[in-house]
Amino acid sequence: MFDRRKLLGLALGAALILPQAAKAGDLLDELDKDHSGSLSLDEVKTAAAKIFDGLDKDHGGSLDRKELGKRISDADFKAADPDGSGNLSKAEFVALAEKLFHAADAGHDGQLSHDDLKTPAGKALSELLED
Ligand SMILES: [Ca+2]
Ligand SMILES: [Ca+2]
Ligand SMILES: [Ca+2]
Repeated sequence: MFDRRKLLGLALGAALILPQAAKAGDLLDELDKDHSGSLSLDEVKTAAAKIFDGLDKDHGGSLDRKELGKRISDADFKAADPDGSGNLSKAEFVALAEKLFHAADAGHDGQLSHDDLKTPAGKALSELLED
């Protein structure tokens, strides 16, 4: 026989977990390691370095256009590749994340809020750093 209380507990547990899972797509909640409610440049750069390592499957130290896929627009790719090598080095990739960070940081308080992430640059940054 089922223990009704246990079932109720499970249902409540699921109800508590689900909203969190639904929010997991938000870059801010994902990367806000110090739970300040906003993203610092450090948090964004750390995340960018991690994403780069994850994407760089052959550990060649660079990402080509294909490896980056839809994370990045053609215009941003070109701008992020000043040496025109057709690849982004880790430094170029992190620099792009930093550039988008500053472009998205309305009010220039050095922190990205939920609203900052809704700007075009904020959206581009979200796509770049998506898991
Ligand atoms: Ca934070
Ligand atoms: Ca390059
Ligand atoms: Ca801001």
